[in-house]
Amino acid sequence: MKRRLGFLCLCLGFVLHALAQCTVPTSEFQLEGDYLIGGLFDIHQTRILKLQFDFLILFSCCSFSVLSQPFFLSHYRMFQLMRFSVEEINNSTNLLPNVSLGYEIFDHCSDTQSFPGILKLFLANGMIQPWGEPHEQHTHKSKVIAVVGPFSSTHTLTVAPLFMADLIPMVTYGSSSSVFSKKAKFPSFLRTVHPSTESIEVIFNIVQHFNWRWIAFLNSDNDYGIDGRELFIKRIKDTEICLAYTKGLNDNPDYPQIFKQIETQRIYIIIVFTPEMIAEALIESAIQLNITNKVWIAGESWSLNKRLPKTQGIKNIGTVIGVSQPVVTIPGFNDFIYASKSQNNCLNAEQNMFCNQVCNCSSVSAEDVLAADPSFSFPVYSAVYAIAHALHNTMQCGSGRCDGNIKVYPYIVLTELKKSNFTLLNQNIQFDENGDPKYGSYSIVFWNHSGDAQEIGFYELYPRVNFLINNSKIQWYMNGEVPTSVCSPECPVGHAKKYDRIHKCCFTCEICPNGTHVNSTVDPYKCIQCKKTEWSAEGSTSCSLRVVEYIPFTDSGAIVNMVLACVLVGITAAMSVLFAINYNTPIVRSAGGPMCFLILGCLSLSSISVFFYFDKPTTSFCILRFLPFVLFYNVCLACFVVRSFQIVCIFKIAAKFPKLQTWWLKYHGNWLVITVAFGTQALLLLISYSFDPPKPYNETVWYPDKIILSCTLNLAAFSGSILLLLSLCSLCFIFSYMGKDLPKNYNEAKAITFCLLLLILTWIIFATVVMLYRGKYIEILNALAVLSSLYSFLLWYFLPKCYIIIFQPHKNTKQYFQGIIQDYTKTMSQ
Ligand SMILES: *[C@@H]1O[C@H](CO)[C@@H](O)[C@H](O)[C@H]1NC(C)=O
Ligand SMILES: *[C@@H]1O[C@H](CO)[C@@H](O)[C@H](O)[C@H]1NC(C)=O
Ligand SMILES: *[C@@H]1O[C@H](CO)[C@@H](O)[C@H](O)[C@H]1NC(C)=O
Ligand SMILES: *[C@@H]1O[C@H](CO)[C@@H](O)[C@H](O)[C@H]1NC(C)=O
Ligand SMILES: *[C@@H]1O[C@H](CO)[C@@H](O)[C@H](O)[C@H]1NC(C)=O
Ligand SMILES: *[C@@H]1O[C@H](CO)[C@@H](O)[C@H](O)[C@H]1NC(C)=O
Ligand SMILES: *[C@@H]1O[C@H](CO)[C@@H](O)[C@H](O)[C@H]1NC(C)=O
Ligand SMILES: *[C@@H]1O[C@H](CO)[C@@H](O)[C@H](O)[C@H]1NC(C)=O
Ligand SMILES: *[C@@H]1O[C@H](CO)[C@@H](O)[C@H](O)[C@H]1NC(C)=O
Ligand SMILES: CC(=O)N[C@H]1CO[C@H](CO)[C@@H](O)[C@@H]1O
Repeated sequence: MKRRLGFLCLCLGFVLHALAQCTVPTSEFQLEGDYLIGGLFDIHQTRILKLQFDFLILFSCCSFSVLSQPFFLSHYRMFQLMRFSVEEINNSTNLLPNVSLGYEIFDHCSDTQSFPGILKLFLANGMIQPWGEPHEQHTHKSKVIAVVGPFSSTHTLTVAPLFMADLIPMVTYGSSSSVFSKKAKFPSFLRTVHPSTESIEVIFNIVQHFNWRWIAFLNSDNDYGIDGRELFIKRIKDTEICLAYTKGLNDNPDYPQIFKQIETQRIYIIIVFTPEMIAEALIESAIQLNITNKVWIAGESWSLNKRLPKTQGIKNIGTVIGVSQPVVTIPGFNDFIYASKSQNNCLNAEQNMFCNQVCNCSSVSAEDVLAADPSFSFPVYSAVYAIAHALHNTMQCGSGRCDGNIKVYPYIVLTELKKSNFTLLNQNIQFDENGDPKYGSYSIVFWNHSGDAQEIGFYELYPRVNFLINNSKIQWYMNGEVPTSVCSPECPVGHAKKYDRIHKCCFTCEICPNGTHVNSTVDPYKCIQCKKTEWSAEGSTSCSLRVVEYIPFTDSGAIVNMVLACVLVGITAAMSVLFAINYNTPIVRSAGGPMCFLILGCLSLSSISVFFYFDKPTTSFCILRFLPFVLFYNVCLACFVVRSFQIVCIFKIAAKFPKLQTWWLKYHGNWLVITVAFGTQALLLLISYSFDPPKPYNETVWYPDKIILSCTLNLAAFSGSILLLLSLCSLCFIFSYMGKDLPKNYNEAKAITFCLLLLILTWIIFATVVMLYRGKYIEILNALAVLSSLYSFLLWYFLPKCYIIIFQPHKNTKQYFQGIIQDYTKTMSQ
């Protein structure tokens, strides 16, 4: 009782068309039956007209001008398909035997003005009971068990809550907005058209197939278009594709402005995701504005448009590719249309009709209907059939009869609808948990030169995704070449991208400097440093291994050096023998006597170093490269210091400081100096080697494509040794220079000076070369410098003495020497 008090009695005013004359055919919008299916089709569309003044005029669907509102032939075709489907089911003996289906269809001409019709669907005994318990037996009397439609997502969003409240199944054939997949919000919603998620996926696949990157997306400024844009943006995230321009097209878009922006951004690919009417206006204005050389990607709502492909000038705008529903021929439909158009029954005056259940469609011929855009035919057909099958299952029909005692409630039909599993025209109709179709595919069409939408590929969704485009079927506006659309052209090989603007598609290219490479599969934005063992030229995509270089023992330069070292050892040995034989001759004594053997021995030992300049350096090689030479050459120098000092001493200092001479002789000053020099050098070397011993080292800086194996030499650690060598050298030089005016033939000092000059010259030349060249041959030069230092003493100091011993023995006598010295003292005392 309480609930009944809350009942609202809503009496709907019917607009009764009591036309006396038989001018209007019988309404195609109604059919009596045991059970009724509601239908909502946008055959006309009312628009809100904006007048000059600041007020609006609302046209209801019933206003007289309704007939002058845009009439959609394709929707009229869908409407006829529903009528056909119901009749076919009625005629069928298998499906719903002895049960007649009827329908109540409304021209859903306006989003806001269509409610009277919607409410009529809830009507039970001429009353609406808004608070009625939907499951209660007594309350629900309406014969409407389900609703087919409406078409557009916006309309569906508006009316769906009314049906959801009573769990009346709604099966739409055109609302593809992804929002309807949310079952929490739309529990009794199903659809026979794929959600926009899928058609956006197909568009995305087309864009990717042709490698387009720089895209414009024009959508209608409504639920369908905005949803499509959002899905597209979500889909191209983390891909190479950039959305360069997007615009929601409202009632009165500024086309010149839109196209100007597209033109200035040099976008060649335009996705148009709008209802048919907006797309028509857009394409027509594109033709009018002389827009050329574009690729237009049509959404399924207008890709099979019949009028646009035949419009004059359509060829100029470029190429149109579209995503469409596959064209399904529905057997018997043509006969039905011809039959129903030839009927001209008179309107029954008793019939209760709404004004939006009238269509002055007598002027529309059967041919017009059949030639209209066939999209959404199968969705309408399958929607009606799904409801019929659900009803069939609800009533437990079978073997030619149905159980008439079973009460049919919409929510039971809904349960059966969700379980749908039947075959219709070779398609297995099923719904997934969101009420979206679990069958079907898309076609990909191209508007060819004869003004037809030619199928060029397909996108199958079930049982698994299968995508194919036959490129050879497309005739591009640019003579067969696939147009490209990029913000910045791909970088040349070996260049890294550098972000330019906010889009990842826009970049400048920078060549990778030498020593780096770019691998565009890994990171096209970065020049990666090559490894130490690799090198690369400027603009490389990979690094190459460096060539490892060193002088092997078999190198001719190495052989020459080693032979020279051996010869040196041989010569020193020979000289030692010669000197030993002539040990007591004045020449040998003046050359230093026993010291000669020390010098010659040290020269031989120094030459050991030469052998370690070749082959791959190891730590021991590196140590032995320097150690023998520095240590023993140090002794040689010390000997020469002593020798030159003695010469000067004998002739000059002895005269002035006799005490010094006796002290020198008494304590064997010469050996003392040599020992101290040797000890100091040995100590210095020990310190520096323990601090930082020479190590093998790969020279990579000097030549980018080579690794030169050499040894490190820590000059700071070695500075002590070198300083000692240098100071010995200087001392030697000073003493020998002091003796340069000594007797002509007694030219020990001159020989030493000359040797020292040669030595200094050698190392200056070597240092200069090192400044300019670090190739592998530097080791040969280094060995040569060592040999040259050794040979200079051998050749310029010892060889003349050997010559005198062998070839001028008359000069090798005490008398001869004393003569020279007497001559000298005479000149000194003058
Ligand atoms: C239904 O049956 C009637 C007569 O039995 C026939 O005229 C009509 O064409 C059939 N309709 C369909 C859609 O099969
Ligand atoms: C068909 O239905 C009518 C009533 O609606 C009934 O009288 C008739 O017996 C039924 N026919 C069959 C074969 O069930
Ligand atoms: C388009 O081109 C036609 C001739 O090709 C010209 O008459 C018309 O003015 C052009 N329209 C625009 C908007 O440029
Ligand atoms: C139906 O349309 C035709 C022309 O399209 C028109 O002549 C006729 O008056 C219209 N009928 C009604 C009832 O509006
Ligand atoms: C649908 O029906 C077919 C047979 O008609 C059956 O093989 C299949 O398993 C059914 N599928 C589901 C999901 O029930
Ligand atoms: C255009 O497509 C239609 C339908 O596929 C086809 O019949 C026609 O031959 C095509 N025209 C051209 C020029 O390819
Ligand atoms: C693509 O179309 C051409 C004709 O336009 C046809 O010869 C070719 O076989 C087709 N290729 C495929 C894979 O279908
Ligand atoms: C590598 O680059 C450096 C610095 O830009 C340049 O000095 C050198 O000559 C280059 N080397 C080669 C092999 O191009
Ligand atoms: C880029 O890197 C990948 C993976 O590291 C590698 O397989 C490929 O060969 C590289 N490309 C070039 C050109 O080096
Ligand atoms: C078998 C059956 O019930 N057929 C009916 C289908 O609906 C038409 C009206 O459109 C009736 O005339 C048939 O009798």
